[in-house]
Amino acid sequence: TSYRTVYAFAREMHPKTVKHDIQYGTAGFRTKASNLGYIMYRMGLLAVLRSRYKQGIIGVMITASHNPECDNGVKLIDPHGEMMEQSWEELATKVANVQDDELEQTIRDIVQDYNIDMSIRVNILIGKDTRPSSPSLAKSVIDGVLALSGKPIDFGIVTTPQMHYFVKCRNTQNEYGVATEEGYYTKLVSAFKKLRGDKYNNKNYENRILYDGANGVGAKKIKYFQERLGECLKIVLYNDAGIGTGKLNHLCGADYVKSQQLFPTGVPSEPNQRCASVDGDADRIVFYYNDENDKFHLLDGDRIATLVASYLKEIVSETGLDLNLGLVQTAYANGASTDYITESLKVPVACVSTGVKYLHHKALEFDIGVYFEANGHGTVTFSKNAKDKLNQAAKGNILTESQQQAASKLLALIDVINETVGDAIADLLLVETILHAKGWNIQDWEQTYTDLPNKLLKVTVQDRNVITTKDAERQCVTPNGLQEEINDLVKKYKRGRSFVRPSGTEDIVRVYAEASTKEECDKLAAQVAQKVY
Ligand code: NG1
Ligand code: ZN
Repeated sequence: TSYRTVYAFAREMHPKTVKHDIQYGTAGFRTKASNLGYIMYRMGLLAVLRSRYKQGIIGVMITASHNPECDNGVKLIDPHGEMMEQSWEELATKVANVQDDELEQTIRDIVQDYNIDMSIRVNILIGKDTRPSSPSLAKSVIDGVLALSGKPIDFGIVTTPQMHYFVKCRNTQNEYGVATEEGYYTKLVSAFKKLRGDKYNNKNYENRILYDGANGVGAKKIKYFQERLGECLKIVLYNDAGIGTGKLNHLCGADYVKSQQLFPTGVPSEPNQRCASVDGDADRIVFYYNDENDKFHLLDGDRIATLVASYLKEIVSETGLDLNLGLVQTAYANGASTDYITESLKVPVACVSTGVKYLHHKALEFDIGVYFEANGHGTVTFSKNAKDKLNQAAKGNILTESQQQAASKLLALIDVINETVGDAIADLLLVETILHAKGWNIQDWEQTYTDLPNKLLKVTVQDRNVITTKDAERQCVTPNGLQEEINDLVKKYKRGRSFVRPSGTEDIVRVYAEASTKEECDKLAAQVAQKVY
């Protein structure tokens, strides 16, 4: 490896253009696309180091998810298909922020500190969303990979969860699935069709859904599913504007629908019709409908989590197997959902800090771990123990016939799930499968419990990091006295709950509040926000 190339490429093609430091946060690096060229180059370098260190294939995904079209970003994917390990996030930040002439030495230091064998041949998989800036940024990543003699493999335009899937497949010799787009569609669609059988509708369930593609990659990729699903599930696509029209995530998509609590533009309002919106890289999904009075009803990540957990609990008990099932949420989960899970479903709930990596990590502690953020990002993980037991049960004669069938059903269900990360399209197929099995329409699903009114506010402060938290972000440690003030306010409200924390993706503090009525909840949120200023 010629370390010389590292500096030469940096100086000549990818000079550092931003003076202030930028940080590898919960979602990797994310900022204006025009500021990202050198960051991409450097992440290409880092991917090669990480790959040699882990002796496995690493993925690089270029996307800014639900952000506006002019933004972009990058995140690294570890060999198991999970987000890059936290300890390397600091390295990423370091590599991104040193001066051009310090870059070569920084790389040498990492190689030495981590004892990396630089002669190992490595493959780096690169994927990107539909942003107009993505192709040129992908080229910068490729330059970084080449500078350290890695082999870049370009997957073109793909969803974030597709990228996680490819990385996992490649690192497990295709045991998880075939590492191509075709392999991905085939795995999901054949499992879905197997579960649906030839009865496409069931009781209140109708096999038609309106789908908001957010004018992004989720719109492009759903077409491959439409082709393969045919009449089995009628997905009607909206918001599929071309690349570079400026419409990506604009007044539509999962983030807009969830945070504005509004029906998206571009989707026709048909009374009581089930609809879904995905975000700009298709790793999040929310469901919703307008009723006959045109009132909007949202079914977010908490709803998906409870639906999935209740169904999994049912099937696991049908198998008669001893598998522990748990659900992981963050403090943003609606209190009513937590009560429902604990009291009605009797499934244990864990609460962790915001950020998919924390949820995912916690979920792995269970045989079957369901995790969702309220914003619609989530999936289910299955332990090796669970898979082994199910495979045994499905083929052996140890169980009764109905138990054996339940085990086969659960195995097929595992194949509609993208276990590596939240996957909007896989989650859509999972939700449709469960609604079909239960014979439910979206109102039946909604009736399981009533959400508490809730409010999320952004507060701009001088330094958001003066706020530190504990207890999965539900309690403030600093500034002194703030938590007591919040407690005093919360006490005054029926079913009141509120917490504040610095955002990991924006330069703001988030205030969350819920209470028994909308008026009270808005008031509580405003009062807590006042204390933060
Ligand atoms: P921050 O900005 O740290 O609150 C937001 C979301 C997270 C997660 C990340 C990554 C909320 C309240 N927060 O994090 O759930 O999705 O972005 O994109 O929705
Ligand atoms: Zn996303």
